[in-house]
Amino acid sequence: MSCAAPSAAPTSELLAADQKKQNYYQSELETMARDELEALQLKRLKATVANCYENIPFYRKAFDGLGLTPNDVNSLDDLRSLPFTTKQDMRDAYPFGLFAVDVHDRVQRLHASSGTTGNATVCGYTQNDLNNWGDCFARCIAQAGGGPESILQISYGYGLFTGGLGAHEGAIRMGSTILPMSSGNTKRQIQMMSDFGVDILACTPSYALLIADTALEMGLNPATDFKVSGAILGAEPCSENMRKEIENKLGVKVIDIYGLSEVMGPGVSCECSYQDGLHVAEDHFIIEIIDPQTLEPVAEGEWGELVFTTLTKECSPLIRYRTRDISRIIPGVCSCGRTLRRMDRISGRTDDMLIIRGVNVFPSQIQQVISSFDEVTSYYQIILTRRGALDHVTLQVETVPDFDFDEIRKIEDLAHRINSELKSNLQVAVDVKIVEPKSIERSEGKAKRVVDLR
Ligand code: DLL
Repeated sequence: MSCAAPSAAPTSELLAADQKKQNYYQSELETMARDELEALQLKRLKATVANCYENIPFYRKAFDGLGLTPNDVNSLDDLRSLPFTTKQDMRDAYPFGLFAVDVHDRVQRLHASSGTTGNATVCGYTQNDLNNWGDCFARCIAQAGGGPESILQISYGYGLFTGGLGAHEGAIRMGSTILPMSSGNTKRQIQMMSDFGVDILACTPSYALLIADTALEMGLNPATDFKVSGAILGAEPCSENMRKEIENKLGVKVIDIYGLSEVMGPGVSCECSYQDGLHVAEDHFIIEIIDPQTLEPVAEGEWGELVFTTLTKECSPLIRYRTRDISRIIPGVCSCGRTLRRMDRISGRTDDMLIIRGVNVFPSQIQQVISSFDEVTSYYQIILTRRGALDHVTLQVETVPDFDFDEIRKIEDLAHRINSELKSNLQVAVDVKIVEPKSIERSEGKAKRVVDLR
């Protein structure tokens, strides 16, 4: 006979305990019923459109050109009739042309993207914008298993790049203890991570791997000897195998965080502990997936270009910003209880697509293939050169330290196997060059995976 007590209505303590288990930071917003969330989105969309129309001449002109006014936005579907915004539009508006607020007035901070060509894209943040950004990142800290009691090591670069200060803002909102390391000085990073009992690490995946490898070289074992348990890694693609490698070497759960400076910075979306897609902060952004050629929305669950409309930004609101990143919306609901929809991990960018003898390939697909080989590390570089009229692609991959590099036959065999795997998976032929451990440059920020010498 069962002697279990009859189940009582959940008390507020029980609810609080459940929230903690699920790692919510703003449970009401994160688990809001879809119809309520969509009503909130519509209200905020209308306010954003009015803000853009009234305060940003670029948008007024674009709306006038289409014969639209803010009064034409009466449902979320009406978003589809609104104009897109591109990176070029932002560059053309350099520096403050897309600000809805006077830069001398309520703007607290400026960030700019690190574009290699043309003007930088500049975004401004009011205090409310910074608070909202902090809240979005604080959700990610919770999703990584952190909280107010955590010590957060921020090893994203501080500065115009949004990684460092975005994470910083999140830790302030959460009330965590901040260790503002920025990137670089890796041995010191490791020393402090160990001495201070850091439990959450935030940096790029390539830097996390460098931290792990350096710690192992120093004779330390972060997986068993450090307190670090969660890592919030993003700003660049990371294959599943690279994620596993970082998780094993550091003894952490890695959650993927996405964002871009134009739209806000890190925290636009982030994985929860289920690691099955990134929950989009839909109370702050509307996500759309479009076909980059036709600009029409793709069918539910299909891959396409990510487009975001901001819903709460005061200084730099954006309508239908084309990110060039490729993802999809994962159908269905997540077991974590959040109702915020999930986007899949970024599979590539429409503009870093390589066309190798007519075949479209993304560097992330190449990364995926090589990461299935135990003999090579996660460090690789794709080098593009021109041979006559044709593009030539050399893929440099680095062997693991215990690979016998003196045996030519083994090297040739490995190159051949990687080559065939790339051919059968991606239908591309590239020159595979096996290089010695540590010969590919290490990165403390985003890794440079493609070197274009054409
Ligand atoms: O990378 C913001 C960020 C900082 C995100 C820290 C996450 C963590 P940008 O320098 O403007 O901003 O670069 C944005 O980086 O359009 C993607 O192509 C790429 N990216 C960002 N996060 C991811 C990710 C920051 N999780 C560009 N996976 C984006 C793959 C990512 N690519």
